[in-house]
Amino acid sequence: MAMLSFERKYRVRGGTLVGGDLFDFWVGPFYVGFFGVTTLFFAVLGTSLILWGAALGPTWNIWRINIAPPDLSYGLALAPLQDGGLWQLITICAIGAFVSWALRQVEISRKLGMGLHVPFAFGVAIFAYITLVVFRPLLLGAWGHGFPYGILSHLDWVSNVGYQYLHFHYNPAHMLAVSFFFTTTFALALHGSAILSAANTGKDDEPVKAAEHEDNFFRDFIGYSIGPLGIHRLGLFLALNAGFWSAVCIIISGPIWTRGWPEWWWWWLELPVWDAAGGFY
Ligand code: 07D
Ligand code: 07D
Repeated sequence: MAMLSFERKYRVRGGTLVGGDLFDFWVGPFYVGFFGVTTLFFAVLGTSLILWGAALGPTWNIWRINIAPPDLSYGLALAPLQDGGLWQLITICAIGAFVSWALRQVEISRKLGMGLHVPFAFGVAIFAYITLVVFRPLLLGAWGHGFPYGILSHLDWVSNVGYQYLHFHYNPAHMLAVSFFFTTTFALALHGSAILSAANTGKDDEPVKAAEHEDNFFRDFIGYSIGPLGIHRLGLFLALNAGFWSAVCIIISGPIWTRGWPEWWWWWLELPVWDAAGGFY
């Protein structure tokens, strides 16, 4: 079915979570919905607050603009606008916009009679963000533990927090997250190249190959093909785990483990297999 006639078929009432028919319409190709309106509200307000923060100075250099969270001494209290309060409001707007965006994905999926895989996947990214700016600061007792909003300043935060734990690469959940990120790109590279090699055979008159060829390639190559549906399941599994273990690696840094991450591995050195003398110390 051509895209335009399909659009007509699915552009029907219903599937909304709130607001009934009120915002159940499209603007050009975009579905609006109640959550489209709330996304726009939070995104415009949040961006305006970032611009306001930038206007307070000291720079308009895009790389150096920085809106910092409140000082640790404010704890979990509200801070004056110029002293971290803007960061707090921007965080509320960011969460409002991201969650609205996910709920708009839910409404669109419901209209189309599809599963909720897309909003679920985006939900994991939102979970990682909220872990950084809400859950971990709450557990540590101060909003000042959130990361600052600025292109370079947020990199400084990552580096500083990493070195607070001496060597962040020794964080076991960070290891898992990094390995999942690497495996995700590995899987997408294999999948993307397999599909393109079947579609673009390199010869003009050659018909486009399809799933059986892709499956056969991998059976010949490594004795097994995960199949056309399976590769997407695997891809989603790998990507979601990358985000999930990222959230885990940062929430345990501070609230659960306060020392350098290399020290966490001492249990390994103390295994009785090689530590017969008993004890690392
Ligand atoms: C390609 C989808 C498109 C999204 C893009 C991002 C903005 C921000 C804000 C001017 C893959 C659009 C950016 C709207 C403008 C202002 C105030 C997704 C794609 C193109 N980071 N980070 C970047 C964010 C964190 C880290 C780039 C956001 C954590 C490192 C961009 C968040 C930690 C590096 C950016 C966030 C961290 C970056 C490219 C939120 C751990 C880089 C992003 C909301 C997760 C890289 C200069 C990209 C870079 C980079 C945005 C959080 C680490 C500016 C919105 C605190 C180590 N981050 N980041 O392509 O070049 O994502 O930085 O959580 O090296 Mg970051
Ligand atoms: C949080 C982004 C959420 C985004 C959302 C959407 C918009 C709209 C609009 C484009 C989670 C935003 C959308 C704004 C845009 C338009 C129109 C994603 C988020 C909701 N590390 N490390 C990670 C590696 C080191 C440290 C994660 C590698 C050092 C700290 C990942 C290396 C030290 C933290 C990762 C490396 C260190 C991390 C990030 C290598 C520093 C975290 C991915 C090769 C000295 C962070 C939850 C992520 C984390 C994190 C990878 C090195 C410190 C696994 C590959 C040794 C402090 N690192 N790292 O989380 O877990 O994405 O955050 O050296 O906090 Mg690390």
